[in-house]
This record gives sequence, C-alpha cells and structure tokens, in this order.
Amino acid sequence: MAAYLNTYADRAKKQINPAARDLLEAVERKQSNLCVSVDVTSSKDFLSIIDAVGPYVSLIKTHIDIIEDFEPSLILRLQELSAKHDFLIFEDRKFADIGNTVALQYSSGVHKIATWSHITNAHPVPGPSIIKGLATVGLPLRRGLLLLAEMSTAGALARGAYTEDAVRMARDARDFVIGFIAQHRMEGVGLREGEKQDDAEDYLILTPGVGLDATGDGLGQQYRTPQEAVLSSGSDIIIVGRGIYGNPGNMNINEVQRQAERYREAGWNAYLQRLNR
Ligand code: 5FU
Repeated sequence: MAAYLNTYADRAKKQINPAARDLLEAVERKQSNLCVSVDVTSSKDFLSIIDAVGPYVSLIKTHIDIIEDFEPSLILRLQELSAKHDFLIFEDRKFADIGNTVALQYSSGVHKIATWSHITNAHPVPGPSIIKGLATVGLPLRRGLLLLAEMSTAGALARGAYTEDAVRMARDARDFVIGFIAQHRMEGVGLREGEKQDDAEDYLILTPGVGLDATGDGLGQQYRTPQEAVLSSGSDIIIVGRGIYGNPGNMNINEVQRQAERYREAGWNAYLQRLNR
C-alpha cells in the first residue's frame, strides 16, 4: 500500500525532515488539512484573517512581499498567532534563481524568510543547484522545501517531462525536499530505467487551486473542490485563499471564519473517505 494512504499521524512518525513531521502532527492534532493562503496587502487584514482562521488550519501560507506596510514586528505577530493557534508557516516564495542567489534571498533582505517560515518552495527550473543553495540555509534551521511540480493555472508549462525531472530532483534530496506543490500524487512519476517505486516514499502534496463555489478567477486560476483534490487526486493539504476571505476590500470576519470551518470540514471528510476506501 502506498504510504500516503495511512493516517497523517502514522505518516508523521516516518518523516525524516522535522518540518514535514511537525506539519503532519499539526494536521492530525487539529484535524485540519487546510492551509489558508493570506494574499492581502495590509498588515491589519493579514493579522485579522490569520487570527480568524487560525483555529481551523494547520498551515498558513504567506506572500510576504505583497504587504505594503511591512515591518519586522509583523513577523513577531505572525509567530505569536502561530503559537496561539498551533499552525505552521509556509512562505510561498517560489525561488527560481541560481543556488548562491536563492540562498541570499532566503536568508537575507528585508524579510529573512528562513528565520520564520517552516516551509518554503522553489521552481525546479534552474536544476538541482537550487535545492543545494536553499539547503545550505534551510537545513541547519530544520526547514523543509517543496518543489513546484505542477501549477493550477491554465496552460501551465510544468507538466510531462518537466514534472518528472522535478520528482527526480526531489528523490536526490530527501532530507530537505518534503514534497510538491502539485495537482496529483507523484508516486511512480519520473522513475529512472530499472528503478522501482519505493513504497516507503511519502512526499507531501500541497494543492492550490481549491474552491467550493467558483471554477476560476478570470486570470487563469482553475479551482477544484477539496473532494476532487484529496479523494480523487491524493492531495494531503488543500490551499485556499479567496474562497475563504473573498474580496479583502469588503470582508466580514465572521463569514471568513465560517468559510474556514466549511473548507476544513470538506478537506477532512475527503481525507476520512480516502482512509476508508
Ligand atoms: F503554485 C501555485 C499554483 O500552482 N497555484 C496557486 O494558486 C501557487 N498558487 C498560490 O495559491 C497563489 O499564489 C495564491 O497565493 C494561492 C491561491 O489563491 P486563491 O485565492 O485560492 O486562488
């Protein structure tokens, strides 16, 4: 049986990367495979959404570079909310440069991502050196990396041979690469000639492009339901942004909370169905 068909708690015990283990343990504790993507530009909205959805998530995803009034103290507030509500933090930085540059982007600058983000991600486009560069910074801090093996947008170029190469790159860096941003599972993908799928291999699949009420956003985004992502495609964590907070310009925080609970329940029920199949 493929490892991902076990419970989150069992899978946590077998992870060698601390960030992957901590995430799976949080998912189990909170009975939530929901990650909320907080794509707003003011610190105030950022913190109020996170405080509202915190009880219903195991992971908060950030794009820290879109915050217009960013100050280092925002990170302290984010860390306080992470402790208060028991969730991990994933900065969706999508690194894509040479090893030396990404190591600097990860450790330094205004945002110092590696100091607070348990998980980050990278495009495999530069080849294995991007993992090596990020690992020099992330591994000593017990961080985990996701590779973008697929994207949710219409016409995405990350498919076929590109996706296969991404999975091979991950298999060569098991201590740091904990999984993929993808729309499907990656078991059996990219096996080299004569290589057999290792049944113990257990990458985390984090899936954006999830929505219960819309099928797209008019800008290329494509949505599937939690049921489709988790039950049909084997996703481990659903990533939801606007499906939960709508238009941040006229947000009702009680409604944001109601939507977070709705998505948590949908994602968790799909997982229970997967276990019992
Ligand atoms: F890698 C990807 C991808 O393939 N699709 C995405 O949508 C990342 N994303 C992110 O997930 C994107 O940058 C947004 O932050 C988020 C989806 O937000 P939405 O409001 O649920 O569409």
